[in-house]
Amino acid sequence: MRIGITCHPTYGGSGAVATELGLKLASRGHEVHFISYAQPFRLSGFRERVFFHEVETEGYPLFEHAPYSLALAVAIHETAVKHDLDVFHAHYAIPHATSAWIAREMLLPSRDLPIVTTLHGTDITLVGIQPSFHSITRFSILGSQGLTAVSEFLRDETVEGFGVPGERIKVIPNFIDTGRYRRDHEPCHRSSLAPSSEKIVMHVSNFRPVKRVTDVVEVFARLLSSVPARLVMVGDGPERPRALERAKELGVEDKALFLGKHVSVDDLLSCCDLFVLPSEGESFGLAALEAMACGAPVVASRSGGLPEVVAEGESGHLLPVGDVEGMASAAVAILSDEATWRRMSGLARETAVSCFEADKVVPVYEDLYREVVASSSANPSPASEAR
Ligand code: GMT
Repeated sequence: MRIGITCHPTYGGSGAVATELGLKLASRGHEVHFISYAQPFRLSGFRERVFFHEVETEGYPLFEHAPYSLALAVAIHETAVKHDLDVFHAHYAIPHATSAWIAREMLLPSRDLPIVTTLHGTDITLVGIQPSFHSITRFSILGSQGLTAVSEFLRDETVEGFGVPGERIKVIPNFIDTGRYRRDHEPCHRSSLAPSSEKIVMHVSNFRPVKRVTDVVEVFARLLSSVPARLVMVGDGPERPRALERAKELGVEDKALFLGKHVSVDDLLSCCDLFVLPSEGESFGLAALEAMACGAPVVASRSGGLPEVVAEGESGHLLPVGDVEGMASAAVAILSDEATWRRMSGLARETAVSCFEADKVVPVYEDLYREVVASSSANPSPASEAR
């Protein structure tokens, strides 16, 4: 198939999933066209059958903000015509599902371009739900021929918040290449991150308020009194200064490394002993899955879709949002007993392999593409009939 994909190119789970999916699809023989205003952060180097189309937005003194959504619609339309796309996959509803809907309307009735939209999380739970976006988000996702959500939790939120019929949404979880994300990764940076006597506690995110990164520091400061450890914070975003400040206030800044943004985190996670994700809400928690594939138990908040990823008492522990004391005790329980750590590390890896391996999940997307392509050629769209 010839597949178009759009996603936010900046650091974030939806862009990571969209890119990894596109690369896997290309390696399975499909032709993949990424369309965005910048190259997605995980898309680098030459790959056979993978193309990137940069969206050009012309500025004009009248515009305070150039209308990107329209320029994206034009780029999707152009790419669909030029490369004869069979299907288009919009990752993160806003504004991608809307731009894809416009592009499809521009193509009809001479040709159809079925759209699959994947809901990732904040497009529904934080942004799409706002009054200024709610109706267009609902309209655009209902206008997609295929609709997926990354967890049962997110499907329920979409049904409840947007009145989308549950049977229209297929749950397809985030996935992981367990060949790349593994514990015995080479090179391993353990010795440059911490002395061998210290456990490595890690957090990876875009440091947005929803991640509660200061809670990571709170948890770390508390566990430090029982376990010699080093905190490795990977990523950057608006909450980084506050997290740094808190580390200073708690007197743990010498034990905390803030590494900033990293394109690939597999080599860092491969030496992580414990992953901490205390988010306010998390539709799935891709970073937790990446850590689990690397054999790192997870201490996280019992929020959103995280219980669908981390099994309580098996691959980690889930505590109420903000319960930094509970999270610290859970972390100490895991890190201070070698047998417990080994058991949980093994179960974390096993869950990643048995439930979320890319080779099991990517074919589910392929089936959905085939389904929407088949039904779009079988049933001409009502819009095209109306013309
Ligand atoms: O806010 C973020 O964490 C980034 C966001 C995104 O869309 O880039 O991540 C969301 O999508 C990921 C991939 O599907 C999920 O694993 C994350 O849980 C989800 N984030 C939230 O729901 C906060």
